[in-house]
Amino acid sequence: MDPCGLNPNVAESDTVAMVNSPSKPRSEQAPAQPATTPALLRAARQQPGDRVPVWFMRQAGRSLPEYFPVRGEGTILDAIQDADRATEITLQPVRRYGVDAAILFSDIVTPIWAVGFGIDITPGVGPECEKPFASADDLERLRPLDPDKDLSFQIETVTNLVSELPVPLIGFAGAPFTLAAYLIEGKPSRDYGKVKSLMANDTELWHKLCDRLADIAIATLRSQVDAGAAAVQLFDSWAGALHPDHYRRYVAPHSERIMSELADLGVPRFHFGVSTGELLDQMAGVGADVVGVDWRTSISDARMRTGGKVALQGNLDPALCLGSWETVEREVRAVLANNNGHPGHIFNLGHGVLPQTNPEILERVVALVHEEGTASGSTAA
Ligand code: 1CP
Repeated sequence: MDPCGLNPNVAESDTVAMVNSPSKPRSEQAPAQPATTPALLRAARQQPGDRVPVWFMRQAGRSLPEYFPVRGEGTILDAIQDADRATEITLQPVRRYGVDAAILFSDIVTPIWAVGFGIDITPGVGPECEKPFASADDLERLRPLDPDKDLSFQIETVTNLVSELPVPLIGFAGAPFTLAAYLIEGKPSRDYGKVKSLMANDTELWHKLCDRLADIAIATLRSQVDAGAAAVQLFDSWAGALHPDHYRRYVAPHSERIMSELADLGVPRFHFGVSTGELLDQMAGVGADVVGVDWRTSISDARMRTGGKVALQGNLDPALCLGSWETVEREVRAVLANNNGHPGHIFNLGHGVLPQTNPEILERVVALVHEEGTASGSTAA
């Protein structure tokens, strides 16, 4: 079964179908016993495999010419709500690049929008709230999420995808700090002044807000896995703005609860933030199986900082992908050499694909990682 006409071998496609079986909720299924575990899932468990898996954060969307005709005129939230369009957009990079994972086409603010908080995604800007979160009264605007009703379109997208994909599907949600940053600042921020101020000055309200956001993340991720997602990534993209003590006090307990309430699902839990070099040990400690590393920290340093407890994902600087292939090739090889054949490595960029990226460069990155990643001894124990 290889309905996309993609290459990964047939056994692997079958395996993913088994891993992703949508017939019953994941929480009611016995753990899958696939004949061949997909490269992504092996690496996530730090098991040796026949190649280094590779996918790209933000691999769908603006850097692909085929995205625009499918996305159409409306906003990104319109495209996300249309299961057929969201399915097609998720599949596009898998077809083009031959990556080892798909990531659901959605956004971290989709569930917040779905509970009616009053948030939108402005083209060219990002998430914006007309009335930002400012007081305890605003907690009422974050009612509990009922995924079957509120995110039925997303569940339909996941269900469509798992029957078509030859590789694992990664579901995702935003972590409380990063979501709270959009809700409190009301838009993308540089200094997080309002968020940090609320956190430090009204700590009780901060924790109440994070409790609600954690509940929403748990319900979102559980619904994606129940519909067949084979892994989940909790994005705490902006947590790197925090002092490690503040991360420990104000953020880690909430991310820890999310990870522990997903543990029974048996899927690998990925966790990622930008500029989190000083937080990597704590991010590994909240219960993640895989920690994403941006380009500012080498994979070998990240492995030391996390004590080998987790698999690592990263970390080519996405800006370098705007340059010549010769440079990109050198840098891809440098990341692989730095990992030195350790089985717990998932190749990715250090953050999302930049919109100006030439897709041909990413296509060559995937081919090179597959070729080199095998040669460099990823099968070594
Ligand atoms: O591969 C994919 O593109 C998957 C879909 C995806 C994902 C995983 C989108 C679609 N958004 C996200 C997650 C997301 N959204 C994150 C976490 C990942 C990361 O750090 O990059 C964050 C922080 C957001 C918030 C967001 N949504 C921003 C960033 C704004 C800021 O603060 O700088 C933006 C620009 C959006 C809009 C958006 N979401 C997705 C796309 C393709 C776009 C671009 C707008 C569009 O095409 O209309």
